[in-house]
Amino acid sequence: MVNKETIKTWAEDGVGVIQLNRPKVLNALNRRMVTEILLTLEEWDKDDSVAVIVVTGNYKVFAAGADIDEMAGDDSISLELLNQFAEWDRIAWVKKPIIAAINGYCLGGAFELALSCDLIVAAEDAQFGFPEINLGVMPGAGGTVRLTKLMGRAKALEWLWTGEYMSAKTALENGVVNRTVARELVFEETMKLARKIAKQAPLSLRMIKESVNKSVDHSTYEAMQFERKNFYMLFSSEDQKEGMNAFIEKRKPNFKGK
Ligand code: DAK
Repeated sequence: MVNKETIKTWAEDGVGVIQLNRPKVLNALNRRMVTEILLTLEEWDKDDSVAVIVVTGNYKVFAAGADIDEMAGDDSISLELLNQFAEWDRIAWVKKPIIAAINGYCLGGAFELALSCDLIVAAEDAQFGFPEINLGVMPGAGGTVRLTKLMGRAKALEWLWTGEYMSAKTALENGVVNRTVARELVFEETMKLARKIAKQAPLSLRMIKESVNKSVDHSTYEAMQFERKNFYMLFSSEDQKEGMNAFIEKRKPNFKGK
């Protein structure tokens, strides 16, 4: 693991926390930060002591998008050779649940990062948006794709074309975020949700994530075949025996992720 210069990380109660930490530039995501986030996600994905991962900003913002100073000098070939989008793709391969806790601005690449997470808890005054159009570019790390899948074509186009900021209320109404809470409670409420999920059977969590993701891009038939195989697979686990025996014996299950 590289030294963490742009994020802070810690783990408690089975929840790993990644806090974006470039406050002087509103947590603008530079390349180093994206790499540090990805490497931490991948490290925790293999770490039995972490069941759920939370990505959060600081008290003021989640992040104001990719680092414009760093991007300004790029050209098509430098971007192609750098191939950093491949790193963003790997966020979607993380098997454990990832929850984004959003306050303040969540713009551009930061909105794409949040949309790459599985659940989003937002402050009532959080602001989401894709202001890339104001810079003469467009989202490139899934923004046009993921927003369209959530809101539908016409609504997504309006937000992407105008570059206006979307309120947390609108994001909630359109299924972009899971819940909104008072600003001062965002982290606490996210951790509550994360701790609750972290107590669930680990193998079930990952198989459910895989199956739900499959349903997004495949036909109902294909996704259901995949779901069924995952369902069958869980019957090879010790946790399935433990969960069902615990029910029969009227006690709490002790899941081990095996
Ligand atoms: N990049 C660099 N610095 C930023 C920044 C950013 N995105 N956002 C803010 N800052 C800096 C400001 O320059 C300022 O620095 P100083 O002047 O103090 O040195 C400091 O943070 C505080 O910002 P402001 O003074 O502007 O704060 P305000 O409260 O007045 O305004 C704001 C807040 C969020 C409205 C404003 O800062 C703003 O408009 N920021 C830019 C928002 C934006 O356009 N973001 C989208 C960037 S495009 C990629 C993957 C994804 C992407 C790209 C590539 N690859 C995989 C290769 C994504 C692209 C984007 O996100």
